[in-house]
Amino acid sequence: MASILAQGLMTMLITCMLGVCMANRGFDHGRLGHRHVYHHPNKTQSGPNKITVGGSENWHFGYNYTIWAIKHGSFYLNDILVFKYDAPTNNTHPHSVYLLPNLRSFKKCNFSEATMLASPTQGGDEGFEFALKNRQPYYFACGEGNGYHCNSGGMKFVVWPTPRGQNF
Ligand SMILES: *[C@@H]1O[C@H](CO)[C@@H](O)[C@H](O)[C@H]1NC(C)=O
Ligand SMILES: *[C@@H]1O[C@H](CO)[C@@H](O)[C@H](O)[C@H]1NC(C)=O
Ligand SMILES: *[C@@H]1O[C@H](CO)[C@@H](O)[C@H](O)[C@H]1NC(C)=O
Ligand SMILES: *[C@@H]1O[C@H](CO)[C@@H](O)[C@H](O)[C@H]1NC(C)=O
Ligand SMILES: [Cu+2]
Repeated sequence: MASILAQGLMTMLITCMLGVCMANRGFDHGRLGHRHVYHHPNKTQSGPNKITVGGSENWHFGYNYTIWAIKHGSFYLNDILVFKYDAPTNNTHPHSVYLLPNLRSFKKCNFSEATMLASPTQGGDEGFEFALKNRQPYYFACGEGNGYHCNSGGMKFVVWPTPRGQNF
């Protein structure tokens, strides 16, 4: 119990350092016994959720995905994020999905050690799927425009999945 609480506090501390008190309201408030208030009504507790990043907005420039992640609430281990975006045409800008290695690179949108998860053509149709397999913070960002989409387009967010079952 004590260690779980400590971990919750750590999560809050580290994520709040970003000015991004994100994604774990279910966890934090669950400890206080208000869990039912914070759970997304359609989220199942029994199996992994498939979550479209941005909901009906999909993955595009000019939408704040940090706010989306906060609103979405808790993410669980083995949840699957789905990134949907159109392949670039002459009239639309490309997007992509990168994983940044740490908080520092995330804050600065520094892609020098980033890993490309999905290219500009991989977001079509059913979208690009990424499973949150590990208990770690995942720093996602669009890598297009030399950091512009990440810095100014709102196309970055952090999720830190918790084990299913710890929230209640
Ligand atoms: C949640 O489920 C209800 C009924 O099962 C459905 O009408 C509603 O659209 C769903 N909401 C979301 C956000 O998926
Ligand atoms: C995009 O532009 C190129 C050359 O300017 C042209 O050949 C191509 O047909 C255009 N594609 C679309 C989808 O408009
Ligand atoms: C980006 O990160 C690399 C190391 O990962 C560092 O060498 C470089 O100076 C950073 N660039 C900026 C603009 O901070
Ligand atoms: C997105 O929202 C967060 C939290 O309010 C804010 O700190 C950040 O500056 C916003 N990003 C953009 C690109 O407006
Ligand atoms: Cu983009």
